Amino acid sequence: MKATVEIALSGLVGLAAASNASNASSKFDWATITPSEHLEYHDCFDGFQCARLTAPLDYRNESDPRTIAIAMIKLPAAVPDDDASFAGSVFTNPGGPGGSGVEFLLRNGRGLRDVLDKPGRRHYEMVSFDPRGIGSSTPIANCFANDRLGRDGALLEQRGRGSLAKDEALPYVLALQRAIGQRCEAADESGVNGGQIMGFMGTPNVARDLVQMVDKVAELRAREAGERDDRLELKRRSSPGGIDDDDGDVPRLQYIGYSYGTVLGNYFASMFPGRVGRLMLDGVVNADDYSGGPGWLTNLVDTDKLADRFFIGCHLAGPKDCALAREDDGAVKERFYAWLEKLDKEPISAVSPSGAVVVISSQDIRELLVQALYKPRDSFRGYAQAVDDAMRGNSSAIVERLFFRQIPRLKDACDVDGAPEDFIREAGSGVLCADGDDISGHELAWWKHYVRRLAATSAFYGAYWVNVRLSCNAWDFHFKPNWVFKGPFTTPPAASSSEKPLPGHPAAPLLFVSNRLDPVTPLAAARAMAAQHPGAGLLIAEALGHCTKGNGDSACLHKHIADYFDTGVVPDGEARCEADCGPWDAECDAVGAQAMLQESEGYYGKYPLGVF
Ligand SMILES: *[C@@H]1O[C@H](CO)[C@@H](O)[C@H](O)[C@H]1NC(C)=O
Ligand SMILES: *[C@@H]1O[C@H](CO)[C@@H](O)[C@H](O)[C@H]1NC(C)=O
Ligand SMILES: *[C@@H]1O[C@H](CO)[C@@H](O)[C@H](O)[C@H]1NC(C)=O
Ligand SMILES: CC(=O)N[C@H]1CO[C@H](CO)[C@@H](O)[C@@H]1O
Repeated sequence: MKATVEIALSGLVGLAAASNASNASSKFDWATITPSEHLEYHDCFDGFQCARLTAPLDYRNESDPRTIAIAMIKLPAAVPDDDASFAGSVFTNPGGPGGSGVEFLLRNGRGLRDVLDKPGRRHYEMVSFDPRGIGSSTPIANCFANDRLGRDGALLEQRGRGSLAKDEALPYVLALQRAIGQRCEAADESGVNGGQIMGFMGTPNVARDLVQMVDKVAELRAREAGERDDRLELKRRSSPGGIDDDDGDVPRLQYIGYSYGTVLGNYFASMFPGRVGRLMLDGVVNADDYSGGPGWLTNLVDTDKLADRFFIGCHLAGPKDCALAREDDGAVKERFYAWLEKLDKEPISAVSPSGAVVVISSQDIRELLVQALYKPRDSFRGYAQAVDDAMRGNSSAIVERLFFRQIPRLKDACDVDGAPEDFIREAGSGVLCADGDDISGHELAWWKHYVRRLAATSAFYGAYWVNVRLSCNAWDFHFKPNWVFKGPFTTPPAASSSEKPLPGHPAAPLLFVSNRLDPVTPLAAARAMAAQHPGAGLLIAEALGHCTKGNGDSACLHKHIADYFDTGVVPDGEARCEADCGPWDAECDAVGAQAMLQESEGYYGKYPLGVF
């Protein structure tokens, strides 16, 4: 699948969805499925199955009768459920917060299943879902229902204020966020989105939804097994997740989370340790920093280092592979920064092919570089070419890139066909503002201090990262989260007696996975989180980029992952795998990675500001 890039970062855009994934989903009308309390799959897309599962809006309030419908999607296993090698469901979350698991599975399900399966021995079905309030789940968190133009206008207005590193931009942008917050409150109360949701989107709710889904998957399987009258066959199997066997164990989750999905996995494990079957977290967020204090302070510790690797790598790759390199001059970085300084004094004026007027600032060039740092193998060459062109006076490639994410396509804002929006940034706010400490109503001085702290972590990108938390400035009023969890982010040791996991304990230790250098989820966070879970292993890919998937692929990495899901064994401490391909390798076939890469191409376009 070839997709155009159209992502807006709104938190940790890990591996969230892409543009023509939207036409993928528009090919299926979720309204044709009636939400049900018991899991009922229907054929959808091509070779997938979809369901809408009802769940309580507020698990914490039994007298609240309201429900939500979670959009679920499944890629069936390569073998039937009653095959001896069937190994249960593996759930995934692509990140965000705010990313759509449905879109993710459509793009990546097959590639992921290929990594996990051990032909003839273990075959998994892949499952994902749009978290409550997001994507095709209902109600939806949308402050600008039927008014995309309203949101785009606000985005443009904010963009026009420039970098938050400039003190004068902050008061205006904070006020803009407050106005958006008022609009969110009105939208949530009006019923235009199918009911209230924004106060019920915090990650504890989503973790509890996962328990619900795992139980319903097990219930469905038991029902189908009963129909097959095949209990003996079922008992023979030893799936660590899913099956409520006669061994009396509860259904357990097998899970892969990317980026924000590692937050969800960490919440799940810490809140429901007895429900952990296998848990792999790739591109790890520090959940303590995410959930407490000012928040989001630890993401960028390697970002500047990674940017330097771009410049050094460019020089070493040479002009043939990196347009910014010069045979006689290794000062790629110096020339780049000198040009940014020039842009600060004299931004570039341009007109897009569709006639939109565009001003290109140094901030745009920085944002585009960080975007490239998410996926070096896909992006470094093209980014270097686009910047070199712009330095030489042709900014058309930069303009094109800005329309992937930084500048909304107003042409699309009329919403003529009523197609669902691909990514709604306030959905991400609904999650991350509920999970973090309440920072609403802070004074300007607090925000200035926050900007300075982030800028001290990453001179390159810190001021921009402030945007992730900025929406929480206006997340007060009635959106007090219904359920908050502040840790500790830990689990009892994995334990079993005679092959059977002990109640209340994970069935296996957690597996953390990280690249050596990641622009938004640094290795230090993976180490810190792994240290809090007894027996956890850490797998490091010697690679650059956000999440190992699509960046650090190798037979070594994939074997560790497949073995973990098979046996539950993690590396003792840390293990390392060399990546098959580096960011500048022109022709390189990473094992099994090519298909996955192509499928996830474009995944980073759409998210206005986040981790993913
Ligand atoms: C989106 O639609 C176009 C044309 O209708 C098609 O060529 C393309 O393959 C579709 N993309 C996806 C991801 O389904
Ligand atoms: C629980 O739900 C009921 C019914 O919707 C509502 O009246 C009550 O205020 C809720 N309680 C809390 C603590 O939110
Ligand atoms: C500018 O660059 C684009 C590629 O991004 C190219 O197609 C176009 O021809 C260039 N324009 C000029 C005037 O060189
Ligand atoms: C690259 C690509 O396939 N783009 C398509 C995305 O979807 C729109 C609407 O269906 C098409 O017009 C584009 O051609």
